[in-house]
Amino acid sequence: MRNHSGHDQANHSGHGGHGSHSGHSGARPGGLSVSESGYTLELDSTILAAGVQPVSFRVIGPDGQAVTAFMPEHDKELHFIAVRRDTAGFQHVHPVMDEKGTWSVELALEPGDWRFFADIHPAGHNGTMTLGIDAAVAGPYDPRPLPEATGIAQLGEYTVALDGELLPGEASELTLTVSRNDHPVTDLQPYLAAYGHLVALRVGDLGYLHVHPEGEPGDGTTAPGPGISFMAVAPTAGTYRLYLDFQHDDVVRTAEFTVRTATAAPEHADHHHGHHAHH
Ligand SMILES: [Cu+2]
Repeated sequence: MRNHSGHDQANHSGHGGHGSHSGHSGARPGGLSVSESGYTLELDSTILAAGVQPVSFRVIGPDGQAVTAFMPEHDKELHFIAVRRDTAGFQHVHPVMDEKGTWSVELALEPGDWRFFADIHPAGHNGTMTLGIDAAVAGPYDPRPLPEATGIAQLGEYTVALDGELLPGEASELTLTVSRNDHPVTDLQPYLAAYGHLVALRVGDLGYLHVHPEGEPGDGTTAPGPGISFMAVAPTAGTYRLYLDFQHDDVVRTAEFTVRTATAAPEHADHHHGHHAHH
């Protein structure tokens, strides 16, 4: 069977300007299919034990064989994202491939239903794709409610503030500003050829958004903090989870946000969606 619509996703290979998406419908999210354009993600086991566990998988190509040649994107041949269906437990890791095309990595897994994503560019294929697959982790599941959309993430001594609005069907700039003990961090370390790596998932189906960093280390204009900017397009109105990986003092940390798309042009009006908890 052929499905030419699978090629729509190649839209971000070789595009320079991401700021002119007006009149263009939002990029289709990735990660909703286990198979696309002839490539299929295959887990050795879709039932896993809780705890720190080895996970192994392959990407099967159009010829039915495991793919062993990938084009690097953001310094890596394969980016692997694991998240529980309630959006908890996010991990962005870089598995290692053996000569037969089997990738292996350790994940810290809590009981529940998980979604795993492989972000890849198979050699010989026109562009990147994100394949997604379900996995079940055995044990009593304690699902967590979606965190509030506060625009601030606190990680020990670090605070990350999110500025900018996420717009449905339109590119917009998001800036994440890192501070430590109330002081702006101006010596972020390059991580994956950027000062930060942002993954955005749509709440409800975990559709995976393509987010592009604005500028890169060493380009002469991009500062190593405190602000890290990205262009993002929300495919539809709705609620999204954003996960920013950044490196400082040789440690990679992840700041998480819940974000609702704006309905109007971005302004400085402070929209307060939802209700505050009592207390
Ligand atoms: Cu990665």
